[in-house]
Amino acid sequence: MSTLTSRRMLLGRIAAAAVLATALAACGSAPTPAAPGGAAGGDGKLVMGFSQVGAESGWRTANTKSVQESAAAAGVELKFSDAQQKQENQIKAIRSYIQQKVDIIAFSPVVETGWDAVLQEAKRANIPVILTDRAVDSPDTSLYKTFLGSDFVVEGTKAGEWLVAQYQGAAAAPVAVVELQGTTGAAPAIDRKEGFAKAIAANPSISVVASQTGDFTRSGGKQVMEAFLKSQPKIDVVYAHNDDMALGAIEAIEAAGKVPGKDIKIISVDAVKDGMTALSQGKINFIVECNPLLGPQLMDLAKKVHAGEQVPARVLTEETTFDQSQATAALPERKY
Ligand code: GYE
Repeated sequence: MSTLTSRRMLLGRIAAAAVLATALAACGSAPTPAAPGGAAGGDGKLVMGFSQVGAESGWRTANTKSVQESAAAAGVELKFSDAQQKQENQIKAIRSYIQQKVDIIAFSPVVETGWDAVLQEAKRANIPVILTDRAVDSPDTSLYKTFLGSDFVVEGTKAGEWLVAQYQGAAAAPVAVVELQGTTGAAPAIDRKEGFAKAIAANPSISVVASQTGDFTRSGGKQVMEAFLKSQPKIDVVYAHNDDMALGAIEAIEAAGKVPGKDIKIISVDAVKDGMTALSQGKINFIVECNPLLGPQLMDLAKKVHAGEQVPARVLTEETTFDQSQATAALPERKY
């Protein structure tokens, strides 16, 4: 038997086993009628335990609203908790959802690593898990059913490509970039850094001269930018991993007597209303969109997973980019 044939047979067996496992899981997790003592889902509604990262940014606020509104619209009973950007709080919340025997757990992991133990507990309890917005870094992909969210490497790449295009054909004078990173260890911070670095490698005159975390918050962005303005002899560009940090950086730049968007160019990610307003005013130069309105897709996936249907392992969201005039045109319709 050729290697190819045996590999195909193996894959076929795996697929058959997966279908069977899904069917069995579906039997095991069908909504249970109200048990004496009030088990979750007693009224027949699908019960979702959702552990949110926190309320660190405009993006996060819009994401929370989307999840809550979509749950209500889809008839899903949502148990929601805010982890205030702390992994230990998310682990506690997930454990409590397991104890409450919810039908499904969804969460947006604040950092990528350190989830295996608690996700194994969920698996042993037969409670499916959906990752939303941020990924986990684990070799065991059986710990979750699907991952819904953006491709953060692509976002970083778009930011870097825009910058490269700005200096195309210009004299090879050095371009000094300072980077405001998201939360250390978070998927969007790791991936946005990586995508940007790869893209700017196309022009050796552009380099990141300083890079530090601002924790995805406005105050973090402001503080780090103040320090950069003191320590760096020349800053041409700020690359902020989200709008909130860019808005904090604008405050620091203005306080230092410089003009954001002119003396120092600013690129960020998210495209929330406040960021788009600053872009429209010329204080930010370019924003890569990251869509926070994941609620409807999340509820849809949750229902499918609960019904034992196959769902794709990765569900990507569609996103665009904005320059100043595009931001001005898009602002009146902007929902978040
Ligand atoms: O870009 C940032 C938020 O995980 C995509 O988290 C999300 C990021 C978003 O704090 O504003």
